Amino acid sequence: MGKLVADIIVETLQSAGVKHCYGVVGDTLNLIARSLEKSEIEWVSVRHEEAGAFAAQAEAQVADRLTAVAGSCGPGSLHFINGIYEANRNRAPVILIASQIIRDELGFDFIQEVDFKQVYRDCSVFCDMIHTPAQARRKTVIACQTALAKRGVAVLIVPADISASVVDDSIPYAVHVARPVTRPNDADLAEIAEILNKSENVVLYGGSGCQGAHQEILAVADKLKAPIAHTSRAKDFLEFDNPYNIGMTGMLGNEAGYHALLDCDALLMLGADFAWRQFYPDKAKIVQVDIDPTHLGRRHPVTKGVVGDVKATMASLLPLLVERADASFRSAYVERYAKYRESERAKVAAGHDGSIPGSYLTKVISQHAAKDALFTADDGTPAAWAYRHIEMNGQRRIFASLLHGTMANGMPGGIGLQKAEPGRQVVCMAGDGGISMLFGDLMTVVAQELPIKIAVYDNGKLGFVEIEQKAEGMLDTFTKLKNPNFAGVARALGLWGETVSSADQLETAVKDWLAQPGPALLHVHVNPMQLVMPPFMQVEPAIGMALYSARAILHGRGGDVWEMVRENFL
Ligand SMILES: Cc1ncc(C[n+]2csc(CCOP(=O)(O)OP(=O)(O)O)c2C)c(N)n1
Ligand SMILES: [Mg+2]
Repeated sequence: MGKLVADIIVETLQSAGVKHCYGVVGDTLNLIARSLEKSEIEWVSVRHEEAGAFAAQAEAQVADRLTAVAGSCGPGSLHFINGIYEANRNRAPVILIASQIIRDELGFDFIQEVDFKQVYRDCSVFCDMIHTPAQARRKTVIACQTALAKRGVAVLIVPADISASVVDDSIPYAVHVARPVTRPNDADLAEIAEILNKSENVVLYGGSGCQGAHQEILAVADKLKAPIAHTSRAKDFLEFDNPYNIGMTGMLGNEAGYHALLDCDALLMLGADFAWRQFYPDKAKIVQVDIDPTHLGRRHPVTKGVVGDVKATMASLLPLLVERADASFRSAYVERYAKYRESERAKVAAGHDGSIPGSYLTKVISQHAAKDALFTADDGTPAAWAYRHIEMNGQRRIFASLLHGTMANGMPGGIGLQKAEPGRQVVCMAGDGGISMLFGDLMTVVAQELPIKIAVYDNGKLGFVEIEQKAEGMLDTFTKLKNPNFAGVARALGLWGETVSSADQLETAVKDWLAQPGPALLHVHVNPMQLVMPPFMQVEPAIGMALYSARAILHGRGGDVWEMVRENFL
């Protein structure tokens, strides 16, 4: 029996588990839009396609299901690009239906013609066109299956004349999703056990691959008397209920995590693909466990690299490990971490003259947010504060752009989280730069009646970049932002909006904001001089700051230097 290709595509998406499709409609997408309207998939109209892609990838991650975006030909489907990079890097199963001009015109520079295959090849696990109506179901199936199996973005290019075709659809191609349990073979496990058993001081270093493996990892750490450090992406999975936790290394980390990695004799890396090579130990033996074989030893040479799920691999390794008695190495680092936390806790407070440091705002949000809140944080200082000051408990999650490092991911990501989890509190930590980049999609928040809570960290600048510039000894260049009253703008758009500028009003304002039944934006004037301090003071940034200070004073801006020193060092 003949069937419309647009219907075949939508039916296949639905059978692959898609619940929402984010996008903006347009001519070449119209037939697919009509099929979507008849289906159980909910269409979510966004104002900018990039916001739709950010939302879809957040939904795909939190719900662990395929999520769709769809656009018109040319600029419509092009606009998704940055969010598609974000999705693919986050291993989020997303499918982009990129509608295309009709096949007869392809290759002649027709109006709105864009070669999506070229554009999306580098940020997808699947990127192909439906060439004939007859292959519509088979190609949609393989696109969905690849996104789910390889965990990333599938881009399906659909010319308008193909969606409009009617075709015989009797062959039952269907999406198969396999979830095998993978672990290294016995010989490899024995080799790993030997390395670890023979090493004196072992550190575990967990990445995002540790999701769901809390118990097994703690059992290994218990037997080896090893402290556990983690990447920022693993904070959700390893920080809670973990007496061996020593936090993160890297620029957002702390000195305990940082030094433990450099001082250990053996490092057991679990589902961690941490990119910064200078934070890896040079002398220690490194054992790396990762589900992706291409990750083994790609950042730093390793002694032994194996492929496996962290949970299954740790469960198989545990019986081969020799129980240790001496926990002094671990205790030393656990204590160092506790001291760091204590001193941080004391430092994270209202600023001089009642100003509000971003770190303090984050601490107050963490204290008052729901136990199972979902947080998003914009790239820039909001992400840095989120990873340092949001307390995790095994139920909360943080979504930030840690691999792609894009601005403006926060609020649109919140849209996807709230669509996926309507009953949970969603809190978006936005920069003043970040929120304004995709500002229009505050209207989507209102139109969709999503009760997300947005805090705008208004420091009047592209703060993180300014810190980088200062560390290089530069004066701030092109970083200033002339902002509106974000609360007033929010109210004009239909959200609840309030501004807070002094620390003594912050707690009440945060409680009020979080208690709102609908979408709410809290505009906070945060201290513009606060720095994000690394876990150590390297020589270069210290010299950079000194140079910046000298230059600023020479330019008659000694007041700025004094304020920076007072807010960060005194
Ligand atoms: C799309 C994009 N453009 C530029 C950058 C470079 N960048 C990184 S952080 C940042 C500043 C962000 O400013 P804001 O959102 O106000 O946050 P702040 O650091 O001031 O808290 C910029 C420009 C980026 N990461 N992504
Ligand atoms: Mg800013």
